[in-house]
Amino acid sequence: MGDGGELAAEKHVRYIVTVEKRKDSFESLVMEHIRLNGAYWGLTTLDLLHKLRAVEADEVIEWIMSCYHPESGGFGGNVGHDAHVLYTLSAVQVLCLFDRLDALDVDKVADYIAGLQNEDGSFSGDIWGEVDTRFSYIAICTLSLLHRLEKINVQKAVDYIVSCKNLDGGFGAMPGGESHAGQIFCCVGALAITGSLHHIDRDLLGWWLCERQCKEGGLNGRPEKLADVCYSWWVLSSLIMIDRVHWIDKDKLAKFILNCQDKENGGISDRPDNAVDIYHTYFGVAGLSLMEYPGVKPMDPAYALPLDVVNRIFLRKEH
Ligand code: GRG
Ligand code: ZN
Repeated sequence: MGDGGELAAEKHVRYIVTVEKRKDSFESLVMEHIRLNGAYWGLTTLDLLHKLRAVEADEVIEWIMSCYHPESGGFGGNVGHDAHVLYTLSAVQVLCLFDRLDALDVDKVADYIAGLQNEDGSFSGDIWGEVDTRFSYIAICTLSLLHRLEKINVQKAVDYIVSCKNLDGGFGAMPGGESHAGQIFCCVGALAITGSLHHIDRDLLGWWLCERQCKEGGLNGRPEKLADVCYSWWVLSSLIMIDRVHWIDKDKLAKFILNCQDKENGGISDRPDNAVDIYHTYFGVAGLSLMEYPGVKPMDPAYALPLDVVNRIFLRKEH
């Protein structure tokens, strides 16, 4: 494995700004249906690197709002695509980055999310009904950012998440589902936002999470799997929320991430020598942010937004 050196921040900014313009590229084609998530990954990375101004805010907001469905109150992944909570959170997060929540009919969007809560406290992702703890996190995170948590039954939402806790201390996608770092982030994040972290055995879960660090320094998502840059976010953010991040070897993890950079053309891949993509570029930079890497803004581990953005939302009086 080579030496990744320092973070090639300028190269990554250029990669993110130009990936949007390469509409005919293979990556753009396969990303087509998740454009709104891609916008969140790219724009958050730019903001973490102090370069949000590299894009035209009004153009971004106009495109985001063209993915909005006024009848339902949700957002689709692209213009003309069906509404889903996955894209609705991304839309709200991007509007937060630009301090433009005023572009929304906040109650309409909040009612869309609240309408997807089921009798047992769980959430469906859209009108088709798939249930997953990812959607519990998304609902709670979105409603909290909109100051509208009171529109759901928070106690039932928390009880449902707790019912997805396993004997190893982790969480799955549904009751009895295998523990996976991505689902753990969702459940811990939702419990953190609702002030319910007392439901977690911090030492037990912290142990499971820190065991995700592999020999080469990177983190995997569950036992016996390969290390992957995106778990730098899912695992580290969870460890920070339960106050056990010092159980990870940060230097080795930072080196693993830096080793996954394309230092020539920008971007970060899932593991060394693989092709870069915008998703792993975001998670690599976000992981470095959680490790207080110089020149990268600090990030909030629960809301997955830069800390200054989250502070602006919650320290402001009028809403
Ligand atoms: C705002 C950051 C943020 C997230 C929104 C969508 C969502 C909420 C969370 C997704 C959580 C999740 C389940 C992440 C895992 C994604 C992933 C890399 C899945 C791959 O799983 P496998 O089993 O691959 O295919 P492994 O790595 O286990 O081999
Ligand atoms: Zn990955």
